[in-house]
Amino acid sequence: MAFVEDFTPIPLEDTNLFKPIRVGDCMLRNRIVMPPLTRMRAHYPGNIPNRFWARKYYDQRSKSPGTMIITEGAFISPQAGGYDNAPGVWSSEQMTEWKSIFKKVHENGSYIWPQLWALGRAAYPEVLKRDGLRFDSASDGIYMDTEMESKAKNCKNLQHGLTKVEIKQYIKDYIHAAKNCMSSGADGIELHAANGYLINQFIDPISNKRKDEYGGSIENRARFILEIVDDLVQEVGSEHVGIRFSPYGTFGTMSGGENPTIMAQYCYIIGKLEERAQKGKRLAYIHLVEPRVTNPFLTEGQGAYSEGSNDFIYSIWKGNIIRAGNFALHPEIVEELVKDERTLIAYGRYFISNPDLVTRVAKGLPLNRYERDKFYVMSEEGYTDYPTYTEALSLGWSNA
Ligand code: FMN
Repeated sequence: MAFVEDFTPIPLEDTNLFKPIRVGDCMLRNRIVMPPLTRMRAHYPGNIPNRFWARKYYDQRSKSPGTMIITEGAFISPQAGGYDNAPGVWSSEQMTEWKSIFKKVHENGSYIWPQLWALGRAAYPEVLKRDGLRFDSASDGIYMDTEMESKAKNCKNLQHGLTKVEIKQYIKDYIHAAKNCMSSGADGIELHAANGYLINQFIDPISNKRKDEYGGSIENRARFILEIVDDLVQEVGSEHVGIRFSPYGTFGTMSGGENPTIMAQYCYIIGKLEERAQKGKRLAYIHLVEPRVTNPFLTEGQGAYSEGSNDFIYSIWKGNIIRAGNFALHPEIVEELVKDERTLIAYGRYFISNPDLVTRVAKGLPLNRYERDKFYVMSEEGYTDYPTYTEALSLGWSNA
């Protein structure tokens, strides 16, 4: 391990990034957010958060009091899953582990919001088949790619467009999951509507070819997400719900900025969220993956989409906005973005490798490099063993 080379940090402690802000019921002391980061260390069977390491991992990253942590994506039900080592939030066994994680983060004076996740066509069809589950999406047979198509065909679990009854069941599962999180001590929940997963598959015409009221037009493609939001708000309160979008994302074979109707689609959805907000049901925040990162599996800078920006959302949505996408190495951009009163910045990959990221951003300290090959492996290595800055210096790392 080593520090990132060719990076000139800027201390940001005197900028708005370190000005307190309210998000839902949480009084944050800084505007740095740890975004959802799947790490594939949960136990199989049962999708249980890792009993040995997960609490330590979140503890390390929440040490700076008043920091907002969004958890890795957590499945709302077995049917929403399809990865054996990602955690869930539907069972009491899972919630026992989550409770102890939430408690630890709160002991540090920080806040934690689980991200509610349903994979849809990004799941492994053979894993679902093994467990007697469907391979769901918005539409029949519109596969993410040819590899998924052949996997689905080989295991005879063809991609299935949800029936209306099944859509209602998913909504119930979101509610059940959100209530589980809230009653276990979470500060709120984030709906994962980004990065090509199930909700995004309904939003995007590339994957939604439905002919009923859930497809075929901008209004119809927005229906699933708005129904989920309305029921969630009813059950847990708008201040406890945030939502994540990736308007320019191409990950999961989504359209991205090349399709001009996508921007109109997001204007419509966000307009509907603002309409609800003005009637007293303002969500805690909207979380945006920036066009700076259209696919987080590429290296920083690669795959950036330069023909558009998320700035239009500020003209529609008047609440808090979290922005994510290659900001850790660009403090000069962060300095500009946080000049308003409602922008928070999420740092993904460098929160993996820098447990004390908040302090480093404040002081303008060097950053630990991350090890991509350890993002998703069942090991404590690459998970809880990244040193703080002080530890790195005592290990002899040089920041020359
Ligand atoms: N985004 C999600 O919405 N949910 C996830 O569970 C999730 N898992 C991720 C896991 C890894 C290992 C990485 C690298 C990214 C993941 N993302 C996920 C995307 C990040 O939250 C973030 O948007 C992206 O990495 C861009 O921010 P960055 O440039 O600061 O890393």
